[in-house]
Amino acid sequence: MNLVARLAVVGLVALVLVVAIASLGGQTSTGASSGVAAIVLEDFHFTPNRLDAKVGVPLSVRLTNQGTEQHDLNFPSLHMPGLEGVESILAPGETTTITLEFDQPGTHTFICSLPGHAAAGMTGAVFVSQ
Ligand SMILES: [Cu+2]
Repeated sequence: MNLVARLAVVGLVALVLVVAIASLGGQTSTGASSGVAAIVLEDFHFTPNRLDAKVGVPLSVRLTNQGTEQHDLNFPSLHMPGLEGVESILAPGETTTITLEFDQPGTHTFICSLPGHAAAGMTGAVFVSQ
């Protein structure tokens, strides 16, 4: 009886440890703020067209143009010191990586600045939190 009770306690401790380790693993592997993202540019949309970022934390974004026309990713209203004018015009099939770093929280919209593309649906936003 006593031995069985002891085994049960040991089993409970082991279970608690497993749960604790599992939750630790979950915390380190969520990757929500890993600082790397990817956007595919097509005719005429961004996939995904929503990104999350944190103020002051550089976010690398890999851009790939899978469309048949040139595209770019352009922030009409920039809050990125030293990155004014960042826009990457990509030819079909081209890939490049840009780094974004925002100094203000909020919703920062981006567009494809080629004529008519934003109106056709090439828009998106980065949600920047503190
Ligand atoms: Cu475009």
